[in-house]
Amino acid sequence: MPRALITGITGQDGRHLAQLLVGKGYDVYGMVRGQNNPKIHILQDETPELEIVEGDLQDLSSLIGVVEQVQPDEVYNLGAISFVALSFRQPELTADITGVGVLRMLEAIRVVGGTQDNRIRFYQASSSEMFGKVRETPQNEMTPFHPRSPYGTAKVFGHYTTLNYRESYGLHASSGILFNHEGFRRGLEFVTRKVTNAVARIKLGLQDTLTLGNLEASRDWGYAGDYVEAMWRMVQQDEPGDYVVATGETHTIRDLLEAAFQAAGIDDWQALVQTDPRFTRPAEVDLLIGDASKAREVLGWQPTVDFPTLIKMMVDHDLEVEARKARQVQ
Ligand code: GDR
Repeated sequence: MPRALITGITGQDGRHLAQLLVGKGYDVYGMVRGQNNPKIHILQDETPELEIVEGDLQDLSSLIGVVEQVQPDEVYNLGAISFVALSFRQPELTADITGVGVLRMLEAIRVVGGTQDNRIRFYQASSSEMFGKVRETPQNEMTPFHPRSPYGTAKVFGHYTTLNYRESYGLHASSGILFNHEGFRRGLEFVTRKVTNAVARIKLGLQDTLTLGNLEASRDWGYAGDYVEAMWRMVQQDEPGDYVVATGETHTIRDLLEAAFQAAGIDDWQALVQTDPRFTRPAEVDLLIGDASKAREVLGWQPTVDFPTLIKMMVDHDLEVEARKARQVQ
């Protein structure tokens, strides 16, 4: 059985990827920092086959230990400080985990797997945030980067470090430049889930209004379940590479609001939404739209869930979860 090691296992993508790989017959190991992580029980309920191992992207020795212990065929580095707004408040921590953490994982693979004929394949979760103040639209693998946040600059470091290990040591190291991808496992701090959860609570009479930041920003939103399939396909190629993964469609936060309220059957929503500068960022990425032609042609990948379906799926899920929670309180 092939063996895979996933960092960032407690995040949305880690959870989707673990299920995908278990379904494909892999032995899957998920790395967490400290055994007391409160999300471990969710992982064990969701994917009982998953093995938990302890390691820390801030500590090279622990990563060498994990790679030695697991002896993986494939390493998926999804671990990061991934909330862009937080990266402005903790830029140094973000640079260390999201940026230098990639270098540490690659070093661990180089040390354990050896420089000659290293068989460990590596996937780096790069991000459309690297495009930032976009130089061209849509963005593809050749579009220059102009990151607009400490998170974005850290991801650029991780991306180029991946390329360097590929070119310097011949590692099979690929980088997926993933545009926003969402779903019912998305954290409540991210805008799609914040909106779908609030809309569900408003519909159920549990909340009156919703407060957001910049409503004009535009994102290319796909479904996380589709995007982890693209990660796996990259790693299966004979040659490593960089791939943009996106839907090629962009929507504003206003479009997101419209879709979410519509999914809950609320037509007149303008007065239910407020804005507060607390939720705006020191610098913003205004317009992201990806060109995933290479992923389509080389990987045979394409998204299967469109924007209205994605938002409806999330609203329906949140209606169910919030109604259940409300019943338990009564
Ligand atoms: P993003 O995701 O920064 O694109 O990064 P997020 O959902 O946080 O923001 C998207 C856009 O929505 C605007 N916005 C708000 N965002 C949040 N979170 N809360 C609000 O109240 C709000 N109001 C408006 C933001 O300003 C922004 O323009 C995500 C992360 O998953 C990254 O880790 C990943 O790399 C990229 O997607 C691709």
